[in-house]
Amino acid sequence: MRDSINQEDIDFYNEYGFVRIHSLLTPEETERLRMHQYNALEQRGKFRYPDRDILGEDNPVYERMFLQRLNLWRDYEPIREFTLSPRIAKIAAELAGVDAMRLWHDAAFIKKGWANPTSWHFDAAYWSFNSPGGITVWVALTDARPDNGGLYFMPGSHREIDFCLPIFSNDHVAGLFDLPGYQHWREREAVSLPLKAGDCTFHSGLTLHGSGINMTPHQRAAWVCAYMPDGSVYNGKPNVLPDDYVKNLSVGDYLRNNDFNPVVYRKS
Ligand SMILES: O=C(O)CCC(=O)C(=O)O
Repeated sequence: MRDSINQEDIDFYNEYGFVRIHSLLTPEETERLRMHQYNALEQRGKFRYPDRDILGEDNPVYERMFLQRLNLWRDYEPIREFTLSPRIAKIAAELAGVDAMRLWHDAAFIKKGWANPTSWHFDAAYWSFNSPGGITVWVALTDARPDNGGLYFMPGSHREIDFCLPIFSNDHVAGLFDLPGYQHWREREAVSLPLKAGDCTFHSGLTLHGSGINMTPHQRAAWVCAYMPDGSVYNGKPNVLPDDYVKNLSVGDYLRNNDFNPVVYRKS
């Protein structure tokens, strides 16, 4: 597993809001993570979260886009080797320019053969904290290309987006760009970054991204992990936090529950 990046990677990330890292995982690690994720998904069944299913599997728009399961590490122990990996979190911290990272959540994103595109969005809109250092790693477990549902990014969007949650229709890939304040993104060119299995991209929580149609009969699988800078505070959106925890949280409280959001990297 790679645990280092260079200044060029950091500069690229700061400029564009995303960066591709080749061979984050070795072929053996990629296969092991693929198997862990497969087993975790079998065990999880239809629930998106360990304790609940927020959006509902009966939501046809979502179902045709991807299969998404979050916080697999909470109920499938073997995957913690990756979700709690200080090496991956160190790269995330270096790109984000922070000294310590807590786990926000891990997730499986499976785009089945012939799946619809993933609508344009940015991750920070959903998270329970507003920090420009929030960052997501998207690790390809199968090759990901423009023809099978690979990711697309809007370069530099992280420098223009703020934290408010836009309510937009997911039944149209560019539904976000119908909203006031977002319409100019219709005129911009997106970038797609093909990945081999084991490669990854890191993207800022404020970077606009989506993924294409899967025009193949084969699934495109990704393992994703989102990180929150240590010291972030609650913004009032429950997102992945369990109900019992959220009911005792007030806006402005530190998010430092080590059971749900453990520190995964701290600079020594
Ligand atoms: O895999 C996909 O299609 C979407 C993934 C995504 O939006 C993310 O990782 O933030």
